[in-house]
Amino acid sequence: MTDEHIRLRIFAALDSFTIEIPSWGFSNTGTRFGKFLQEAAATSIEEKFADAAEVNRLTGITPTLALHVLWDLPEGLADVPKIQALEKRFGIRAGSINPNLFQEAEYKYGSICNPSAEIRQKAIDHLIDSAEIGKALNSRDLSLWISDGSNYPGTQSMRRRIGWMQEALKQTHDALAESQVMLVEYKPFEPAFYHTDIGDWGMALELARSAGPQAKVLVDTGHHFLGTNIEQIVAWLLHRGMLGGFHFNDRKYADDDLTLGSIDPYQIFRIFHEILYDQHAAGMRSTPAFMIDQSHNLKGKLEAMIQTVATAQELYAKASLVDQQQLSELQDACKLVESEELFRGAFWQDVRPYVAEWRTSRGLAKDPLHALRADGYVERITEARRANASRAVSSYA
Ligand code: RM4
Ligand code: MN
Ligand code: MN
Repeated sequence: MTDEHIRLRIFAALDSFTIEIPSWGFSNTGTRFGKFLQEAAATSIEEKFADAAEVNRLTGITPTLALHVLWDLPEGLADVPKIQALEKRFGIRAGSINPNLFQEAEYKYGSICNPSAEIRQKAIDHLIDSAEIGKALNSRDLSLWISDGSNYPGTQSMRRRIGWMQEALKQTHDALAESQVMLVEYKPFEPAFYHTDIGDWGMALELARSAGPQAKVLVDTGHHFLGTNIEQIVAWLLHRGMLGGFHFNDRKYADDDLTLGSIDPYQIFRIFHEILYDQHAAGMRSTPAFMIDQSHNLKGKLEAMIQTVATAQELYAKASLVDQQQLSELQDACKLVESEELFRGAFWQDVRPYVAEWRTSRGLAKDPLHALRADGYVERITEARRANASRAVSSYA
């Protein structure tokens, strides 16, 4: 590929690449052992919007902010006008709406899978309220992560819980507007350690199917057992038209929520490749939601977010360099080494100069991380927020 050819491909790919950032990535979080509070962490929804606006100003590709209902709209629908005012003030739109069914004391034995009909109803009401918030904010994705599960064999009926969950998801789906999409996330363990009611993509797929046509599966890259072939799951979901979106992050062991590509950048490249293959094969763009779900206990919040956004962009640019047509021909001719070299060749291409050029040509900072440091934003917010830094930790993402 000539230099010009590479540039054209990368520019075309980047022109349509955006990624959603999570409000909880800016607030103080921690491990179950300790919380190391950061003076610059956001402790209010205003501050989260301000931080998101700074990331978008520097990268140009993060126009939306994912919201967690309990943390960001504690008053539910009544908080919508406040969010709308923040959208205007900061030029950032509300992104996916994330109901929260994992924190309140009643949910100790589950939310929509709780044996108590009363508690299940409370959880369903929260899901439906969250759908209403999505409607009011014109947000497409209602993103469900159900933490329900049990810790010891024999203590809960996995079968009855399937039925309760189907019922709850169906009711939530029925409450959606036509423009809304319901995303069903899965996770093998944690907080439950014996069984999780939505433990893998097969369960999520079945549940999405039985809920209705607007339900799709959400893949969080940290929610798999080690060794799982995540890109194959992505390929299957694309094949069935059931891939709703991603929560991107990286991990070494489990749901570590590390910055993207810090451990295994090739993994993310392989996932992007499947998405680009789908676009090539289907002759159209599939539109799974690209979202970040990370939390950083030690790294500065803004720096970590910008690192992830820039890494996602670089890996997407690399994946765009795979010549899909040529690769398909090599694969069908079983030219193993040639196929592999073509694939790996794209991964090993240093795309950073092209990405930097793309940014400059679009009036953005050439190196957003460097620009963040030069700009003094972090120093300013550290100073301004210092007094609040010791406020209670609101989230444990
Ligand atoms: C979960 C899951 C959800 C996220 C919460 C905070 O492990 O990844 O998507 O909202 O954490
Ligand atoms: Mn997630
Ligand atoms: Mn997670």
